[in-house]
Amino acid sequence: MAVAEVVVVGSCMTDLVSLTSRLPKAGETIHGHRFFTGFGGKGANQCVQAARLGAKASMICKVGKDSFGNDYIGNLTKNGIPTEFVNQTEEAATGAASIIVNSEGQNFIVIVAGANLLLNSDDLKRAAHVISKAKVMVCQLEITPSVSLEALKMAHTSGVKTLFNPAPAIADLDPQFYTHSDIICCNESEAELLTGIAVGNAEDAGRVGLILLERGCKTAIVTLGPEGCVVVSTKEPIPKHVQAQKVTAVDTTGAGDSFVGSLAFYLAYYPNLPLEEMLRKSNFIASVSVQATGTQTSYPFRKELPQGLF
Ligand SMILES: Nc1ncnc2c1ncn2[C@@H]1O[C@H](COP(=O)(O)OP(=O)(O)O)[C@@H](O)[C@H]1O
Ligand SMILES: *[C@@H]1O[C@H](CO)[C@@H](O)[C@H](O)[C@H]1NC(C)=O
Ligand SMILES: *[C@@H]1O[C@H](CO)[C@@H](O)[C@H](O)[C@H]1NC(C)=O
Ligand SMILES: *[C@H]1O[C@@H](CO)[C@H](O)[C@@H](O)[C@@H]1NC(C)=O
Repeated sequence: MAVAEVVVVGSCMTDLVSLTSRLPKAGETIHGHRFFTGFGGKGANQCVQAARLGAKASMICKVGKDSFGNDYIGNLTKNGIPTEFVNQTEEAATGAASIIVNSEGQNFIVIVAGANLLLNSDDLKRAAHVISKAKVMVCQLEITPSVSLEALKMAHTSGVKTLFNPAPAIADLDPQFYTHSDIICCNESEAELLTGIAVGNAEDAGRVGLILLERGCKTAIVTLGPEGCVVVSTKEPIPKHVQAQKVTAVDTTGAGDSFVGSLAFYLAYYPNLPLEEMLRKSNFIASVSVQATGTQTSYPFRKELPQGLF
């Protein structure tokens, strides 16, 4: 059994993308001009970014016993991610996101989480030995929230650093998510759902961070798109704004997942680096991802990045 330094308990989704000149109306059939599939799901996205930076990473997730599930497993393997804890179920289909995008970039998205919602306690127990030996555990909310919480608890009680990305956000989050997370990392809209504070700038993000600390996490990070992120921790209770590079963004889909996956990599492999430095590097990697189209297709590999990042 391989050791993993970064363990992700989360989702795998197949993106089914149709490009059209306009969005259809109810009951209408229209022709699109291009179709493609993509590998997505926040859990797998974060795991793939960490692996592309060189992390030994393991994915604990559930897909269907269908061609999408088979293909997903094949692609995780291609990314160097072991799949011994990728469970295939006959009870539901592989998670899918049907996406229609018009020429203005507006979209309709329907997500059917499917097999992701069947990931359960037994799946976590089968992976318990890997979870307890990891350096970092990463969780999101695209699987059953109680299963995410159980994974965070298992890791936290074993002394594994826990990185929680409350996405997509739910308003009535179980308070234990905060106490079992060393680090919480969310974007502006998730920050608002969690705290009721609309985030328009770094100062607002700092206020959100302080509230999240009061709820029990040790470090809170709010990402701000082109503005980078704001971080605050119990050790350094004054919010700090860490700026991103100025770049020309062509597709920001999955930027947050690139950021979280990068941060997981640095936490596992460079634990003595100052947090601000890890965030500067994670901003940089996420800013590279927004300069190419697609989600995982835009995530850079270690060999393509400036070697000063490592
Ligand atoms: N336009 C951009 N220019 C540079 N960096 C970006 C841009 N958009 C996103 N990023 C990087 O990606 C991170 C996450 O982006 P954000 O939009 O906050 O998350 P999400 O994808 O969850 O909405 C940011 O903190 C930043 O590092
Ligand atoms: C998947 O789950 C089933 C039970 O639901 C179990 O019998 C099987 O061993 C699991 N496989 C993996 C790879 O976890
Ligand atoms: C934050 O992430 C969610 C997905 O969890 C996404 O729907 C939303 O658009 C993002 N918000 C911002 C401000 O980027
Ligand atoms: C999924 O794996 C990555 C990493 O090896 C490749 O770069 C992608 O091309 C691959 N995707 C498909 C559709 O095969």
